[in-house]
Amino acid sequence: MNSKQSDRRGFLKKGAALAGMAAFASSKALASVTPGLIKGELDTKLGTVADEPDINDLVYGGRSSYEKTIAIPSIGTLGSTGLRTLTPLQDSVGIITPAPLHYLVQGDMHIPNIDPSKHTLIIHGMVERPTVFTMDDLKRMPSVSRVHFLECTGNSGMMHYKTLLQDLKKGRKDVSVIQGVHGRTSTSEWTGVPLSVLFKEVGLRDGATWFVAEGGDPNAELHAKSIPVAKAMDDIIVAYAQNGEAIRREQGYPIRLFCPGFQGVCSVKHLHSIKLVDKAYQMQREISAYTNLKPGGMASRYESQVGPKSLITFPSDAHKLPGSGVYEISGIAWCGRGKISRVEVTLDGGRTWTDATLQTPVYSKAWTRFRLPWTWNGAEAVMASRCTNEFGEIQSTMEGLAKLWGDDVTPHVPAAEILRWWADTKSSEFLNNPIQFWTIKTDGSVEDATYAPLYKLPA
Ligand SMILES: Nc1nc2c(c(=O)[nH]1)N[C@H]1C(S)=C(S)[C@@H](COP(=O)(O)O)O[C@H]1N2
Ligand SMILES: [Mo]
Repeated sequence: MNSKQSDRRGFLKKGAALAGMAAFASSKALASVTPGLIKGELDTKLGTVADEPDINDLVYGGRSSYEKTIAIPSIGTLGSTGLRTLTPLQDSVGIITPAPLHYLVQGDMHIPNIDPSKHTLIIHGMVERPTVFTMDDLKRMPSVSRVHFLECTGNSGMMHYKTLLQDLKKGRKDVSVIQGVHGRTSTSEWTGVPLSVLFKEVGLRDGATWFVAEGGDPNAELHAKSIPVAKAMDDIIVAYAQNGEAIRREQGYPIRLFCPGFQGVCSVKHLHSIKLVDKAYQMQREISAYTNLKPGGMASRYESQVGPKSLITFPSDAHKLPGSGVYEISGIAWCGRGKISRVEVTLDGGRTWTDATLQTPVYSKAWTRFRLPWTWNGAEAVMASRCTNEFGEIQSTMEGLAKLWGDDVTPHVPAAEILRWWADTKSSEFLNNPIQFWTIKTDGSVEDATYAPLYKLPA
């Protein structure tokens, strides 16, 4: 059967009931401006001040030439296949990451340039009406816009600290712990169609409890991911926009799956196919990678949700304080489950904690900005933040995490051994949300005090 035709009819019939949508479907792209023409008209006004932007710079604006922050490429040797860039958390303000500074994790060396007029999403498998949706179809359906973080599973792992040390040894100057170890997270406003709406459209058959999402990039099978249907019914979005414009090519243009609060690998970019199935399909991304191997050879899998996590972004090890006096400590807190309800800051290495102010509104599964005024007396200080979510779950220290992971495997593995394992193993460890301590030195420089004590590069 030609599912595309028959199902399109079903879709349009239902679609007609959704008031007002047809009007949007027929609207054409805005006529593009002819820069030369307008420039001619504006010539007398533009160009009277040195460094004037050209009209071509204005029709899709750029930042001031004085602003230099970038999402640095990660070039380390561990996990070196694919393309990676890291969000400059040390320069972040508020909660939104500008799209050009969003981190990038692309599992191979290709970022497809997909023509949206040719791109389709097929939903098939255990469904009543297998359906092919065009981009136009998707944009006619009810959409939502939500602010959510995305975070790579391996973010903040010891493996990235090892990479950073190797990069420094090779003479690299632009890397820091705040960006190099923690920079695989960003927050955007994502707009798209709830996957639950699409599932209602195609009708799930009894027993369809998982789905396998696949991208339209060259090595799509590499990025396929099994995800529970229950998560789709809760909050997954088929997103076509990011921060008020079309999703960036590197973020998955023209559509990506967006799984709020779940490890980044679940949010399949260039989404092309969703197959409803009755079990997890044990794809490459959930068997040979993105699992947590433990000492003794046991691995845990499908631990998708990001735990409560926070970081002081200013001051951090990319900064040097010019001298004692008044500062505002600022950072981000997020959690894969619900909202952040509290962030505390210590200035004495964890002995005492003070509540920071949370920027409102606080969104669920999104970065939450916290701030605390601070007068530095010039003495060495060890500061850190720790957050609590609305369910009372508290961010832990590295040692606490190790204990948790150790208790997760049978037989029990002591925390000290897990810490040694993290430092020694060549395998990756995932879902790290340790409290990050920074030491403010008397000269104003800032040093990491969480990873450094656990690992030294072999000479
Ligand atoms: N098609 C496709 N989807 C993908 C990936 C990929 O390489 N290809 N990488 C995954 C991983 S591991 C992460 S962390 C996020 C990264 O999304 P971003 O590059 O938009 O930050 O996308 C996920 N989805
Ligand atoms: Mo990732």
